[in-house]
Amino acid sequence: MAFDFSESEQRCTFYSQGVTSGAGTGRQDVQSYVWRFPRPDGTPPSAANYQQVQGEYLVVKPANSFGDGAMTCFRDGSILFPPISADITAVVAQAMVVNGFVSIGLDDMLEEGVFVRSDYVVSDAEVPWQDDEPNNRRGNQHCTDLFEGQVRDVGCGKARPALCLFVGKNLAQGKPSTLTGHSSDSSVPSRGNDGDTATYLESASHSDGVDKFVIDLGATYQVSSVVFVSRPDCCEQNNRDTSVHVGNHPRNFGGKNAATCVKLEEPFLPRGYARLFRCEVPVTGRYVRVQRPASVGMDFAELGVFGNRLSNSG
Ligand SMILES: [Ca+2]
Ligand SMILES: [Ca+2]
Repeated sequence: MAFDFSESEQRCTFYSQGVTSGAGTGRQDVQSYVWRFPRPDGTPPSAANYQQVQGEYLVVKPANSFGDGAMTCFRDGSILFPPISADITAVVAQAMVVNGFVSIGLDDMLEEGVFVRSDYVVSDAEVPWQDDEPNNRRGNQHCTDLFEGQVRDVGCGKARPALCLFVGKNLAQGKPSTLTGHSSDSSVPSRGNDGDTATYLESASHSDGVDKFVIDLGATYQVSSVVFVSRPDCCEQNNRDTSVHVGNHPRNFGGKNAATCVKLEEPFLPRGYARLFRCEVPVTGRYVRVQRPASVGMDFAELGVFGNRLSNSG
């Protein structure tokens, strides 16, 4: 599924498991090629009546708040719609938001004035802000909505329907998972991938060492993105210093057994929210591992995994 071509070594390496040594290593003499699927496996739940707009599946769902909207989307395999460009946002607004307003995937909850999309891209001038927005009115507007085709910063607590963008089938949900490195017996690994945003993976032992949460996807997949869901009650400051690896061995993620999907050093998730993180390059394997220093500890509600089943690899 992946190739490295090295001119200096006069070598071509084929990785049947899709792990590329060149990708992401910064080595300029290695050129890596990874097959990219057009979209992750899965179709939206049929009962949810998603509509296709420019090849993407979208739906508006009732929600109690911005965070609740993100959780509601997550349960379908979706994220709050990220305003990728002014053009796309205009088309989506016309198709999906006939009356009123909807929450979209853009917030400045982590740092005032720095708007980050639900796919963890810092937004730029592409956001079609309404005149005089964002204005952070009363110093308390850290979420956004789409109203009459334009974007406003708004309070996060108000009940507002959510505009969900389907990502794919959550490959992690309900699969066997383990948590090691922690000293707390009370932590139940399955709570981190049971699909329930009200149950939490907890390993707040604050000891030395490394906490490792591993999900067995049960087959080999090319993983293209993950979604982290944070707890609504606490601990968002612990969502940092986190790396996600994908590999072919349940415990050994060293060497060529595994590759990095993402490394997230700075705090990456506010309280009670769901955000998508794309792998730097798509990475292949059966096991997904979240690693974090035990001094920080695991404290999140869900890890969702998205990608494509590889039918002919073992
Ligand atoms: Ca704000
Ligand atoms: Ca859970």
